[in-house]
Amino acid sequence: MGEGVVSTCRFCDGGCRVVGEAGDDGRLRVAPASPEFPAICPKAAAVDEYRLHPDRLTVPLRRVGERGAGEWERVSWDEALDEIAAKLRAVIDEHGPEALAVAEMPLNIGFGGVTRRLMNALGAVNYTAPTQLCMGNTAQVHRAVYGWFASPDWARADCIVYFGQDRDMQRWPAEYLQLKAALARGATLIEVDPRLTDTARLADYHLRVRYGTDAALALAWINVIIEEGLYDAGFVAAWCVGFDELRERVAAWTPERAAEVCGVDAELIRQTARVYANAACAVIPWGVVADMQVNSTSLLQAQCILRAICGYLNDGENVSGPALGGVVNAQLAAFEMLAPEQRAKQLGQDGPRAHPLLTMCAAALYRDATARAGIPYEPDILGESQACDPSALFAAMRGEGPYPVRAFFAVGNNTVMSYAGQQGIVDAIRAQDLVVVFENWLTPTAQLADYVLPGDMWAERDVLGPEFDVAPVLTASYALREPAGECRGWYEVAKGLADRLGVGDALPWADARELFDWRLAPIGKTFDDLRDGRPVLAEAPARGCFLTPSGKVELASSALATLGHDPLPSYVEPCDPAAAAEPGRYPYVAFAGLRERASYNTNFHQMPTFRAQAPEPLLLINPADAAAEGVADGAWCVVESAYGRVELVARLDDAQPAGSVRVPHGWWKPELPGGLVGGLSAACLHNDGMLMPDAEWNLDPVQGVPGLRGTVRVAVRPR
Ligand SMILES: Nc1nc2c(c(=O)[nH]1)N[C@H]1C(S)=C(S)[C@@H](COP(=O)(O)OP(=O)(O)OC[C@H]3O[C@@H](n4cnc5c(=O)[nH]c(N)nc54)[C@H](O)[C@@H]3O)O[C@H]1N2
Ligand SMILES: Nc1nc2c(c(=O)[nH]1)N[C@H]1C(S)=C(S)[C@@H](COP(=O)(O)OP(=O)(O)OC[C@H]3O[C@@H](n4cnc5c(=O)[nH]c(N)nc54)[C@H](O)[C@@H]3O)O[C@H]1N2
Ligand code: SF4
Ligand SMILES: [Mo]
Repeated sequence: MGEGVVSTCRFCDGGCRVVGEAGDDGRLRVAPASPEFPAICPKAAAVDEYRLHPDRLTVPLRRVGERGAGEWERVSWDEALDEIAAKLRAVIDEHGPEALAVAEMPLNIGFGGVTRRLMNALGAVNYTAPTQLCMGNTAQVHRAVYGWFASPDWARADCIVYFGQDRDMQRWPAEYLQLKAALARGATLIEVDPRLTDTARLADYHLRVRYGTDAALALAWINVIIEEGLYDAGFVAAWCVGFDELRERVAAWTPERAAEVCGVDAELIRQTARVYANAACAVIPWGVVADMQVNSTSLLQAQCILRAICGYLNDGENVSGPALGGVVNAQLAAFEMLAPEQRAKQLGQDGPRAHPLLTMCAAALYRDATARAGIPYEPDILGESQACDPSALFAAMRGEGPYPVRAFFAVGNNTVMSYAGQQGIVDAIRAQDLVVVFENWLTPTAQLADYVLPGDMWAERDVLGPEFDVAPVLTASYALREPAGECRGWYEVAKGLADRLGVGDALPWADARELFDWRLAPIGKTFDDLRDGRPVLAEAPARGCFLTPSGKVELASSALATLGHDPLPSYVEPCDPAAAAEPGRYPYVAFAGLRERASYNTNFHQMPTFRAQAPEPLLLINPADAAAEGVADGAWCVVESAYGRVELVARLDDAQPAGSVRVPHGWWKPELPGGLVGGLSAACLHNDGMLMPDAEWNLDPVQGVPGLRGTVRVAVRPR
């Protein structure tokens, strides 16, 4: 089975298209399916090391003893689903459907929309996706400014601006190859990164800004472009609103002021602004660093403004729009099933932890514009624009109000490790009446579950992708092997629950294939018609149709103003209040990230081949700082913020600016004892979320994304 069949690798979110091949001894191998998707990354080559790993979950488990005690018994699927449905029904009957919370990564399960459809049928609104910290929040700012997401046209780009992206053949090779091709054509690379990364070494201009100050730089670029008349006056006059207010706002952001804030040369700021504005086709590709700052909204808004005023919109950076034709994920989700009074209950729309931009109240602001464009459903770009606010959710789960949340599902999501304020998430999960985790491994989050359900992995499932509605295109991926053991696909599980909860009508399709055929019926295709591997383009609204409330590019955003926020970008100095109160105690600004070649977010640490390459979690520290702290290369050290501590191995690194350190994201040790006594297999000893709180001062006020890149300060000492 699977030889010559096209699938999509999901060992990372690169989503390379691959084709199954017969390996030795019947083992599965995959090869690249098309030149744009290189799939030559070692992770894809290890498909069977993952699939057949002895520690992989292959049977449903039920907790015995206390939650988090680490003791399990095997149960049948029917028993597990019967018991879960009965317990969930009891929670909903007592507290209402808003007492159910789901954290889900659609890419990790191969479905968008299915979980939302089940939740919408139940009236449940508290859904969170990690895309809220990764591209989804970019999408919502794009939506506020353009009405939809802008994607760079790499084939034409002659100037690339990267805010902290570091790419290579093991970290998003597809984009890395696009970058290399652009540079080979003579494109200019402007890299904004405090570190001297490998990507920065390829750059024509490297702006080593202070961590967390990117928004100030972007405001100064806009200042130069307006002051020097480098903008596209025709495009601005025809398509933009808010230019005069913008001009006024950025007047104070001279290169000299930004130079002081960012710690880079004013002339370099001027020069790079000119290079960007004078290019034929400049692009600012999405990068996660802009998504995890306290100034995230402003930075993303400033990036959007740069594209628009320089005339690159739909001329290098293309705004498509929600797809029409074929049933896309948001359409499948059927948000229209939700009663207004249930929508109003979604957490994070109002009250003390309100961060409305990713919630339903913001999504509602585009309803008229999408209706005008003839879109017959409520769009959702990356499964996040109808989401609840994570910090508000975890607080409600801990019993801090405004109402009880008592049942929690993690679906292809390692929730404990994938947000800020890790200890608070552990407490939130422990306080639940029911915890269900759908996983490949007994992760730190699964270790806190009542039921752990074994999921299939990408090579074992059919997928009608993409799992998000960013671009109007449909692709099919086909299973290369049967699921291991008793592993199941998410649709089967969701349907099993829907049937038992009395909402089976919402998921009437017998299996995933039937669902996919139903989704493709409007374009006259079946799932099997897509076997040639070629994507099918869906219709999209005409270019130049901006789905904002005004129908124009909103340089000053009416959506932000309606939500009670500043319609224009600004800059606020990131500040860790406890560190500021004790000057000198926490000398280093910390950023989480610089993705690891040998793992993917929190996954892959159990894979022997990859673990051998990266056996321990590394702190990157400038050699002068290490000397000052008495920390030797390769020695264990304690890294402490005012909010928590982790232990990491020091790696002395000249590329890391003095006064800053890098802490890794996603480290746990699957080989160590689990459960609460084991600190969740050392997740509580190593992960970045232990250091970085989800306190209000560390959240972007509009979107609630945490400042994981350059707000929190730490002290470092030998262990
Ligand atoms: N503290 C902190 N939080 C962060 C970040 C950070 O840097 N620091 N980064 C953010 C970013 S950029 C992202 S993209 C998100 C990522 O968030 P996630 O995508 O949720 O994180 P992963 O660790 O990739 O995957 C979560 C879980 O999915 C499981 N999984 C993988 N494949 C499958 C599958 O096929 N089936 C099933 N059932 N499960 C599967 C893995 O075992 C893993 O435990 O996290 C965000 N959160
Ligand atoms: N092998 C592998 N590949 C991956 C992943 C993985 O885990 N493993 N994860 C994938 C995912 S989900 C994502 S989102 C991407 C993320 O990948 P990238 O977009 O490359 O982001 P990071 O790795 O978090 O950070 C890279 C750089 O950001 C800089 N940086 C940190 N803070 C700031 C700041 O405030 N301003 C600026 N300008 N720069 C800053 C750091 O110095 C670092 O050099 O990688 C993807 N690719
Ligand atoms: S980069 Fe590697 S792990 Fe990521 S999707 Fe492509 S082949 Fe898979
Ligand atoms: Mo990400």
